[in-house]
This record gives sequence, structure tokens and C-alpha cells, in this order.
Amino acid sequence: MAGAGSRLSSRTMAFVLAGGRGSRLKELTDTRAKPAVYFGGKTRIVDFALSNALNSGIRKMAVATQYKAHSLIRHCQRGWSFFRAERNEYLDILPASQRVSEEKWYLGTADAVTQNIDIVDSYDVDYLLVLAGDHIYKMDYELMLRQHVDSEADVTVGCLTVPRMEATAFGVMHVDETDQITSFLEKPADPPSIPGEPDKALASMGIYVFKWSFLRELLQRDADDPNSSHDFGGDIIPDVVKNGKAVAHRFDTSCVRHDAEAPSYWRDVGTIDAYWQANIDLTNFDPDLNLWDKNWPVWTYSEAVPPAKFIHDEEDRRGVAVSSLVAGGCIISGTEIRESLLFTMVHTNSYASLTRAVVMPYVTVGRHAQLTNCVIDRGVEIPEGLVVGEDPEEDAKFFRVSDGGVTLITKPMIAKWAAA
Ligand code: ADQ
Ligand code: ADP
Repeated sequence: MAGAGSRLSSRTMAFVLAGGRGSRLKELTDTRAKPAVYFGGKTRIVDFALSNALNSGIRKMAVATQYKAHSLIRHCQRGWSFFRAERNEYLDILPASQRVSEEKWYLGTADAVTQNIDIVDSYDVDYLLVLAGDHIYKMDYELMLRQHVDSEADVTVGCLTVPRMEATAFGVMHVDETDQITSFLEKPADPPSIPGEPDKALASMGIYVFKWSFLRELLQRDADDPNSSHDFGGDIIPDVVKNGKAVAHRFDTSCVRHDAEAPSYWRDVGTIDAYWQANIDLTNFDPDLNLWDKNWPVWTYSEAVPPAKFIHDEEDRRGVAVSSLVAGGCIISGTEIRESLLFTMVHTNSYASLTRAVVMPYVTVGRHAQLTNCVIDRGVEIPEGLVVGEDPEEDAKFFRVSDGGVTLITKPMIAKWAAA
């Protein structure tokens, strides 16, 4: 046992589950897994969990991939390949169906770990931190590890308080006065509320700490169980709640990190509306998610591109962006941009205007286009004069309009528009 004060993160491996499609993001995840979706002007969603692990002092990580993993794998290889085995640092990318058998995909989230037991073993760690690779948040896992050890729990589950009606998408728990979990329901249709707070529920963030020897044995038993779906939320956590000691780690009350002044931040960006809003929120004067914090950098792969350029066009139209984030390589020529977020290498042309637009890399915007409240996928060429965001019924003929009125535009949709 290490003495008090030593960091548990050095004896921990982070296992990032990054295999899910995220089907509620619709066409945004047609070609890539949700963790590979671009977020925040430079980064992808998975960078947040990986950066949290890095910033928490963890130097052994694995990313389990499955659905449409190509761009995710390429991103991890390009952005996260600085781990050095000779310094006892590792980041493994673990695609499904490559290890146990040629055909076998990961059956569920727990099976993704089970199929890689020998890899976790080879790292010789005491704790396994299981992370979902599809949320945007800042969290110091050392605090959760410390609670796990101090409480002598079999599993510690990261959780937060959410409005009760939103809890249908989560694992929902009850805890006693010591925060030991007394019941756990995976995605209940009618979520139980927190006692005394009828409108709130305690939801699992899908983040778990286990002692590796304990989880290893549990997974081997689970693998032989014909009634199990081999899922953490569906099988493993309910099992430990029933037969062992499961403890809640409250993200709301523990803050981002020991010395943080920033408010804790966590967002599920699982729907087009939530995704758009979380990106647009970054354009606020004082955004809740501080990407400028030097003490908590969000690491990513970044292309070598020139600085963003803003130009007056020949007809003296000014290229301007206000209350916006504009990444490197962009050329804003005679376009008016407001409350928008432009990723790398976006090129916009004269008389166009963008308002509350989330624009992914390598998009071009033709002259006179007017784009409002929208998400534009990578590489889309917006035709001259396209107007989006004024008439939802018209938009819905070619594009996807979300419940909240955000228009999603992808390459196939533009092809359909052009053919009409
Ligand atoms: P869900 O949100 O439904 O519930 P799930 O689909 O299990 O999450 O995905 C969790 C993570 O695992 C995601 O990052 C996903 O990309 C990844 N994943 C999914 N299937 C995978 C597979 N076969 N192989 C590898 N990775 C895979 C879970 C919990 C709930 C909890 C919510 C919090 O079950 O209890 O409340 O997360 O969002
Ligand atoms: P996305 O998440 O949108 O897939 P990527 O950066 O992984 O983003 O790539 C987007 C597209 O760009 C790919 O589908 C591919 O067609 C093209 N592309 C990017 N880099 C390469 C490359 N090195 N080789 C081939 N195609 C590439």
C-alpha cells in the first residue's frame, strides 16, 4: 500500500468506452462514432474524457472502439500517441473483433473490458476507472479514486443530480446517508426521485471505479451468465448494488479539481439540440466550460494551419466575427458571423451571414448564403444563396430539423438539395 498523499492515479488504468453510435445525433454519427464527433472548435468529444484522465495524473489508458471506428482510431493515433512505454505510459486502442475471435464484437460495455482482461492484467494496476467517451466534462478522477479507497467500496459510481424527467436516459439510484447505493435502476421509464426532492433524481454518469482484482472476477462470472447482456449499467452495477458495496461519488458537490474555482461542468451532448447548445454556449461572454484554463488543458490532434484570416472583399464587404470562436485556417471573406463556432479551415464568402452556426472543418460557404441556428457537417459545400433557419418546413424538405428547431446539414443532404 502506498502511503497517504501518494496519487492513486499512478496505480490506475482508465478504460474509455468509445464504441457507441450515439444514434440520437442522427446523421452526425452516420460516418463516425459519437466520441469522434467534433466539439468546441478544435477538439472531438473523446478528448474530454482522455484529457481528464491525463490531467488527473493517469498514464495508462485504453480506448475500446466498435461502431464506425475509423475516424476515432485515426484521431487517437494522431492526437494521443505521445505516451512513452519507456516511461511506463500507455494508450492502447482496442477495436472490437480483433482479439478473442475474428467475428465477435463487444456484446455490451462490460464485454468490452472482458475481452481485454489480459491487456489490463499486463499493466499491473490496482484500479480500473471505466469511462464513457461521449460526454463533455471536466473532472478530477483522483478525488473519485480517493473516495473509492477511503470508503472501501467494491464499486464507486460517478453521479449527478438531474431533473427527474430527464433521468429516463440514465441509471438512477437511491443512496443512504453514507452515500452507499441502495438501489439502481437502468433507464427507468418512471425514475424514482431523491427523497425529499420530488423533481430530482440521482443519475449515473456511466463512470465507475473498481479494484481490478474484484472486477476481473466479476467479469469472468458475468461472461458465463446466459441471462446477462454484459453491460455495466444493465448488469454489473445492479449486481454489485445487490451483492456488494456500491458507493456514489457526487460530481456536483465535489468540484472539478482540488484547487478549482471554476464551476463543475458536465453535459450530455447526445441530441442535436444539446450538442448545438453546448457548442453555442462557448460563445457566451463567460462560458461555463472554460477552454482557456491553462491548468486543465483539453488535449487534441491539431492540424498545422495558418491563423484565421478576416478580409474585406473587393466590394468592400467586411469579414467579421463577433461573440464567436474561429479556429485556425479559416478565411472569413466579406461574411458577417455572430454567436457561431467555426472549426479548422472553414472558408466563407461575401454577402453570406452565419448566426448561431456550428460549422465543422473544411466547410465552404457560398456567397449570399444565410445560415441561422444550424450544425454543418465536415466538408459540406454550402451553395450560393442557400437560406437556412428561417422556415423550418422548407428546411425539413432537404435537411434535418431537430425538435428544438436546429437544422443539421450534411453532404448527402446537400447532394439531394442540388439534385432537386
Ligand atoms: P448509455 O448512455 O446508454 O448508459 P451506453 O450505450 O452503454 O450508454 O454507452 C456507454 C459508453 O460506452 C459510451 O461512451 C459508448 O460509446 C460506449 N459503448 C457502448 N457500447 C459499446 C461497446 N459494445 N463497446 C465499447 N464501447 C461501447 C450508460 C449507463 C447508464 C448511465 C449513462 C450515463 O448504462 O447507467 O446513466 O451511461 O450516460
Ligand atoms: P471525420 O470525423 O469527419 O471522419 P476525419 O478527419 O477522420 O474526420 O476525416 C474526414 C474525411 O476526410 C474522411 O472521411 C476522409 O474521406 C478524409 N480524409 C481525411 N484525412 C485523410 C487521409 N489521411 N487519408 C484519406 N482520407 C482522409
